[in-house]
Amino acid sequence: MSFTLPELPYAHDALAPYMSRETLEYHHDKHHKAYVDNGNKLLQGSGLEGKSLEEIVRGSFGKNAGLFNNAGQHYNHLHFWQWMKPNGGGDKIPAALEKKIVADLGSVAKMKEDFIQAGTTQFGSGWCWLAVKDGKITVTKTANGENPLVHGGKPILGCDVWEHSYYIDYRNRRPDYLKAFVDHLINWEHVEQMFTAAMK
Ligand code: MN3
Repeated sequence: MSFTLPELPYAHDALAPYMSRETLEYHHDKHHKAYVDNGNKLLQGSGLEGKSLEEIVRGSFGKNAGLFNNAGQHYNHLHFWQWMKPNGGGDKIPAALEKKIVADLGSVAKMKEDFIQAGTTQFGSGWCWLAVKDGKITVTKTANGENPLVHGGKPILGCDVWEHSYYIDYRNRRPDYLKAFVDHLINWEHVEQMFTAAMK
């Protein structure tokens, strides 16, 4: 396979004021594009050509740092655009997913609090996650381009806490960005799709 930059599933200004057109122009059109372009160059001769993206992410982890960083970030951003939508967030969580969140994490409010805390305490660049691991939903965080796929889990929701994701709109206020993501941007239907697939 080769990596391809997807179109955003909404207009660049559709997530304003919580994520601006300018942020999405840089983040999607430039940052994600760079991961795609660099990943395609590094895939050549890696021995992983022809594998799926998930297999490339797992197969390069700990072995081919350059390819892993770009393939991991390509995977993370492919889903990040879909994990958001205009008028998202809040408590409108599909029933089966909500039930599992309550069973594994205590309550929806606790899940949100733990997710924001994970993103806030990730030192430097990285991501915070909801992932399915051993049949349970967990809250985790990872550095740089890593994701739960390389730690035995399956990501169902992730938030990018690299500065390029929030500095234009929030400057240094990462917790405010995370709260806006949770309250106004999450596309719970996409989370539910990944949850259902992860539980199979
Ligand atoms: Mn990013």
